[in-house]
Amino acid sequence: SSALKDTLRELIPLQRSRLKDLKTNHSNVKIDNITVGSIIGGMRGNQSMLWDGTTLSPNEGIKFKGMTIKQCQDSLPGIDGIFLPESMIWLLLTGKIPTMQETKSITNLFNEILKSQNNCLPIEVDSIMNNLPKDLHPMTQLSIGLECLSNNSSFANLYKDGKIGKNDYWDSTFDDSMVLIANLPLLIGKIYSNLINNGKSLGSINNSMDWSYNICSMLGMTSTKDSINKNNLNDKQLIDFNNLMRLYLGIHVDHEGGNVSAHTTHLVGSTLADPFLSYASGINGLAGPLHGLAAQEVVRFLINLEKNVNDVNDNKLIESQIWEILNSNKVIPGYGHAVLRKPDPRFNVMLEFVENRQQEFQDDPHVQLMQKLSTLVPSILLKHGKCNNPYPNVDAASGILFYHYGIQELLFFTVIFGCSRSIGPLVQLIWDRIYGLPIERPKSLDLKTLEKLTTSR
Ligand code: NMX
Ligand code: MLT
Repeated sequence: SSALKDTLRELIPLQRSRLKDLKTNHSNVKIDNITVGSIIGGMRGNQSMLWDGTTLSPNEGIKFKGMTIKQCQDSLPGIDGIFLPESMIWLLLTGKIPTMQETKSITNLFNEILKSQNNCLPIEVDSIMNNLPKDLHPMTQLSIGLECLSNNSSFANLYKDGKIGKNDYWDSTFDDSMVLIANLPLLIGKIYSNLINNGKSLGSINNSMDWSYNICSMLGMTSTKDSINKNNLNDKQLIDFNNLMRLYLGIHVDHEGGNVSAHTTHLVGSTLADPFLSYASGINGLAGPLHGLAAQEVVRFLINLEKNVNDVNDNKLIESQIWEILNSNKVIPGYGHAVLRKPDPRFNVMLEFVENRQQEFQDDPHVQLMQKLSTLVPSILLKHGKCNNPYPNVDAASGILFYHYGIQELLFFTVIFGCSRSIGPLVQLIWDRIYGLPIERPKSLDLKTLEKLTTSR
């Protein structure tokens, strides 16, 4: 058992009884009207999922258990003023702000899991990852790696052997989820070394360090002897990169339940697929260019733009390049959102990271273009008149910051996103099983029926 699991266990009776009350006494209360527009429009706006960790407001953006990013920065334990993703796990799972000691207990839990594996991926997973084509899409590699990890799923094994009943499903789902998150530094390191180092390791796990540090270490990007790559960065830059990673991993964890990666994990999980298979499905959704892959598209866009624009202050030329994209019926990556109607606060936090390090970024034309675009694109998109939200989203800045520090394999950015996003959907999966939610199965209608329903009303 762990401090986190013990705390969670105490919360279960009350939460279960709250759900039972809703189910028994309020099941017929109407919450929303489903329109034809939402059925043929990607279910936009339908209020139809239970999701406890985060909520999303169109104007204020993400809240983690009711707390803004700023409030999280002010109250969650961290390093150098940046909260640790481990503290976010505690917050999302229990609704309580952890102490530093509680936060460290999660770091320790991950390190205990890694130690029990000799700081290596399970042998069959390692062997499969070693034999993948080295240029296989990194998100495909991540998905395969996660699926292979399911070989050791406690939940799947206990279920298969008939050793658990419904009330206990959450317990091994918790264990599997922690194993999955703990293994991500190893998996991400393997994928990156496949991409740039012919599969040879770029760093090692340090069992006394936090999860984000170990992710950086496995990318070869720490100032210590744990890493060998370092991209010719000095110690300050490497420490900054570690902090960027902590920040990035902390704020990408969740975005309420309806985004594709979260919703997919929840949907597949509702079949009682194990957490590895469930989250691998979410990862496949994150790999789409309208979702997490947009981070890569943004960097590609910035690199091309920089080639055509000599002067970052040449607004006219930049604007004409943006119009060219729009006129060829393509989207401007990193802009727009299905729910948000203001700049994404996660984007603002990334921007602040840059603004607090003027010296570091002042000579980087890509970062400057990224900043410039955030002032030019919204009014152009408004003039274009199509999209409901012209502002920068979460992907508008992050990739180019990784690029700045030498992580320049564009396809890889979404893998880092996939590390962070594991947290919100897996926390919810544990709660789904605490609540005993049923298999998800909405009703579909054919076009003819939709037409009939519209004429009869
Ligand atoms: N550039 C150009 N056109 C856009 C953009 C954009 N950035 N965003 C939306 N539109 C268009 C959209 O394609 C649609 O056109 P049509 O009517 O021809 O189908 C129209 O505006 C209305 O779309 P919205 O209702 O504003 O957006 P929707 O909710 O359908 O989609 C996104 C949301 C995020 C998929 C969309 O804004 C987009 O494609 N953005 C660019 C890709 C991107 O940055 N995705 C990352 C999202 C964050 N993440 O990590 O998941
Ligand atoms: C996310 O973080 O998942 C994106 O902002 C997309 C979304 O919320 O739909």
